[in-house]
Amino acid sequence: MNMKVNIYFIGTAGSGKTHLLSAFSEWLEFHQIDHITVNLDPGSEKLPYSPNVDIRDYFTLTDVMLKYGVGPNGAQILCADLLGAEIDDIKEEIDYYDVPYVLIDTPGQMELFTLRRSSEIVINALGKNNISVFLFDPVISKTPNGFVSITFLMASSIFRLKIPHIPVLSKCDLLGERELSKIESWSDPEKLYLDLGSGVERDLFHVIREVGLLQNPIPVSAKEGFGMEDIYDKIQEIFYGGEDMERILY
Ligand SMILES: Nc1nc2c(ncn2[C@@H]2O[C@H](COP(=O)(O)OP(=O)(O)OP(=O)(O)O)[C@@H](O)[C@H]2O)c(=O)[nH]1
Ligand SMILES: [Mg+2]
Repeated sequence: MNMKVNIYFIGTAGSGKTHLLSAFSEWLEFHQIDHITVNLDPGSEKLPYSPNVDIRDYFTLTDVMLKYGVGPNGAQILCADLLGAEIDDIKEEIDYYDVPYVLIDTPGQMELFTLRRSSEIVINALGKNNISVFLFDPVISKTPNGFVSITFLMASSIFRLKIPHIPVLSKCDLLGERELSKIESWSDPEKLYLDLGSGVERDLFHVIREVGLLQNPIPVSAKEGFGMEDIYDKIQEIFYGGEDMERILY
């Protein structure tokens, strides 16, 4: 059996998780790299890829709303917990495929996955080689304040899931050249510091810099298909670069 790497696509609602997974899957397909796709979002309707394993075969958001008489938000929370309960069967389905990469689409609102205990259950159940591709929404990330806020969200995801995170700047085709180079310039902490307002923003900046969380997200576009090779290379570097996995979190 191959070593299996589980790749979780995580990010705020609408940040582009599903389309990025789909574009990455197409890139792997093109390069004849074996993989499967897994949809863990019971609320998803039309997907741009055909998942090999699909949570919606077990339950959907609508089923749960009708069965328990709850609204969409209550149902999302129930779904997150139900996911933990179904994980053994889902794992059995995934294990049927002997592939090196498992691409996993996570529910729309990231807190449903990252902040609930079921995510720990899922991650522990599915294997020991796990990584997150963490999406920075371009609209939020183009202001220094938004960029730092998303970095904090990523920190919370790292803190909860304790797996390596690869930050990516999604939907880059929507950014102008100047906007993109501005965001890229923030890989130099001094530049980000100068662009931030005063007071609490700068205090928080010191926190993320000290912890080493300030990184340049990889620019990607699912629509135009760029950045896929960079994601793949980063995964290779993390899993096969001889680093001590216990120590790499971001
Ligand atoms: N221009 C552009 N639009 C994109 C790209 N990726 C996704 N989108 C659009 O952004 C919207 C959200 O994309 P999704 O892939 O569904 O995002 P998501 O994070 O899975 O969304 P939820 O699961 O609903 O939270 C859709 O309308 C996509 O067509 C991209 O690379 N470029
Ligand atoms: Mg989605």
